[in-house]
Amino acid sequence: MSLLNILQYPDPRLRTVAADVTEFGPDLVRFADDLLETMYAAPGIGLAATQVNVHERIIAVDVSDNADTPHILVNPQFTTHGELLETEEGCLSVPGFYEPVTRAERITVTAQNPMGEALQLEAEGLLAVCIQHECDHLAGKLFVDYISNLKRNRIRKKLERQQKQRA
Ligand code: QAP
Ligand code: CO
Repeated sequence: MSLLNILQYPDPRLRTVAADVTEFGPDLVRFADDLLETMYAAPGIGLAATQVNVHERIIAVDVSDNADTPHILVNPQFTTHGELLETEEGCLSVPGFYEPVTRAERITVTAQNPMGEALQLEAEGLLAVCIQHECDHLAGKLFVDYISNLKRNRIRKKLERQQKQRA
């Protein structure tokens, strides 16, 4: 297993729209394990392939307290239900910043596992929010796209300054 490098906002590669996965099997199982390991090491509750510069539709999520309930979703699709829920969201690609985002409280997800088997998942609360956030990454979208231009520009400038200092 290996840790993958996580792209940071405003890296333009985070705007790439991911392609559907068509090749399943051991290589994809290995990549999914690396994605999950990278997420746990961060530590985070969700990570999309886009964030590690792999532009295929794969996400990892685990919102459990003990980090023992991983979900790997390949080619995820969801329908929304129920009420809206406002959650303070963060993102491993936008480190140090958290802002409230409103999303559906319940979703029904269909996806495949890394071996290509179909799966369905009913999710609510933080799990539902996290899956929606990660699916946004696969479409090149970030949670900062939902906040004011003023706040987003402040975050962008702070992260750009940090990244230049490190370089
Ligand atoms: C997405 O995000 C999410 O700023 C997953 O310094 C987050 O795992 C969906 C993290 C919250 C819903 C609610 C962020 C770690 C982790 C940071 C994450 C940081 C260190 C974010
Ligand atoms: Co994110």
